Amino acid sequence: MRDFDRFMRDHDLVTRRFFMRVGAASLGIFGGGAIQSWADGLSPELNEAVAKLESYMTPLDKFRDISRGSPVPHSLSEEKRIEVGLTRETWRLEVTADLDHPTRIKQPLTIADGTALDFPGLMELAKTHAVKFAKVMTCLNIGCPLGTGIWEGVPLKVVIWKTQPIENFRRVFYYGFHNNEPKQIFRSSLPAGRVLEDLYDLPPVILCYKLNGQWLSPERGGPVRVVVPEAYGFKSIKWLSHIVLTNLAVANDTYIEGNNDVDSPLKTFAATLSVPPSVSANQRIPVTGYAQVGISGLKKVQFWVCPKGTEPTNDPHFVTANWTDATILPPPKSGEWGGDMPDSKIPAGTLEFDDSGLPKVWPMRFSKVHWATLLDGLPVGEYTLRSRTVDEKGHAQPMPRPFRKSGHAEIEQVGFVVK
Ligand SMILES: Nc1nc2c(c(=O)[nH]1)N[C@H]1C(S)=C(S)[C@@H](COP(=O)(O)O)O[C@H]1N2
Ligand SMILES: [Mo]
Repeated sequence: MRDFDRFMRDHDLVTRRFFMRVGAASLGIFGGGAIQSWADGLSPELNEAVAKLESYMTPLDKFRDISRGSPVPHSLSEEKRIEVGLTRETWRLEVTADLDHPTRIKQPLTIADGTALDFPGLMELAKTHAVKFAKVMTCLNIGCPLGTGIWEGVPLKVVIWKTQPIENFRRVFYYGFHNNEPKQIFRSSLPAGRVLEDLYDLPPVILCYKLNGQWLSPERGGPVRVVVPEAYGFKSIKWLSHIVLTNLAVANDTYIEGNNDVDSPLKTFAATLSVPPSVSANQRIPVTGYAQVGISGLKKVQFWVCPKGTEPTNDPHFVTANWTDATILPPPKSGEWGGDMPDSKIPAGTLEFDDSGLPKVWPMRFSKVHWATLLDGLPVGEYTLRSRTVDEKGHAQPMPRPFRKSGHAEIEQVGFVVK
C-alpha cells in the first residue's frame, strides 16, 4: 500500500518542515532535535519491513485489556450496564470527602442529594474545557505497550473545583465500578498538586470519554475513565464512579499491594518488531522496532549485534558495546495515522499537534516511535541483536531507571541465525 518511494517522498516533506519546527521549539524541554537523517539511514531493502509496520495509532479492537473484577465490568450485559451506571445515559460520578481524612469541601457531588455529575453535565463542561492528547497505555507489569491513541476528556480539576474544596486537601483517590464488592475495588491516587496544576507542561489528568475520536468503549473503561498522561496504566482507572478528596498525604493505590512503585512515571525503552529469524550469509538484514517515549524523552534508538555468547562478562548494561544508531521514523503523514480515527487524521485541537495535524515536536513524550535499520551481511553463525534507547539527557538505557517494579526499561535482546 505505501511503497518505498512514496514513503521517502512523504518523509522528505515532513522532515524539512520538522527541522524548522524543532529549531523554533528548541528552547522547550523536549524541543531538542531528535530527528535523524532519515534518507541516510534507510535503504530500499527496508521497504517491505517498514511497509508491514503496525499503524502508529492502535485500531480500537487491537488495544490490549487489563481488567480486574469478577465478572469483568465490560463483560456485563447491556441491561446490567444500564442498571449499574455503566452507560452514558445512566453514568453518575460522586465526588466526596474521605471519611477517615476529610478534606473540607462546600459542595460534595452525590447521588443521594441529586448533585452527582452525569454524562450530559460532563459534556457541558467539555464544551469549554475538553482536551485531547496522544498517549501510549502501558501496564507497569508488562513489557510491551497495550495501545496508542488520542484520549479526550475534561480535566479532573474542573470537576474537583465544583466541590469547592476549602482546606485539608492533599490527595485525590478514585475508583470505578467493582460489582459492589469492596474486595474488588481497584483504586488509584494522585497528589492534589498534580491534579490541580499541569506540572512541567504535562497535559492535564482527564476524565476521558473518547478514544481516537469515538466514544470510549466498555472494554476501554467507558463511559468514563481517568487518564493520567505521564503514568502507567494502573493510574488510569476505568468505569470511573467515585472521586474522593483526602487529607491523607501518602499514596493509597491498590497497586501498592503488588510491590509496585506507584509514583513512577512512564519509562523510555526500545524493542524490535521484526527481525528475520534466519538469513543467508552476507545478506543484509532489515530490522524494525518501536520505542516507548517516557518521561525522560528519546534522543536515539541504538542496536548492537554480537555472535551469541560473546558478550563481555564485566559489563552488565553493555555500556562498552559497539552501539550503532538506528533510524527513528518520522511521524506518519496526515491521513496515515490509523487507529480507526476519522480519515485516519489527528482530531483537530489535539495538544502538541499543529493545525495541519502534524506533531510540533518529534518524538512526542508519553507516546512511541518506530525505528528501522539494515544490518550488514554476516558470516554463518548464531547472533544476538540488542536494542536500547538514549534519552533526551543522553542517558543510555537502562540507567537511571533499572528497577523492574518502576516499569519495564530493559535492553531487549533477540536471537537470529545466519545460514
Ligand atoms: N477499574 C479498573 N481500572 C483499571 C484496571 C482495573 O482492573 N480496573 N486496570 C488498570 C491497569 S493495571 C492497567 S495497565 C490499565 C489498562 O488499560 P486498558 O485495559 O484500557 O488497556 O487499566 C487500569 N485501570
Ligand atoms: Mo497494569
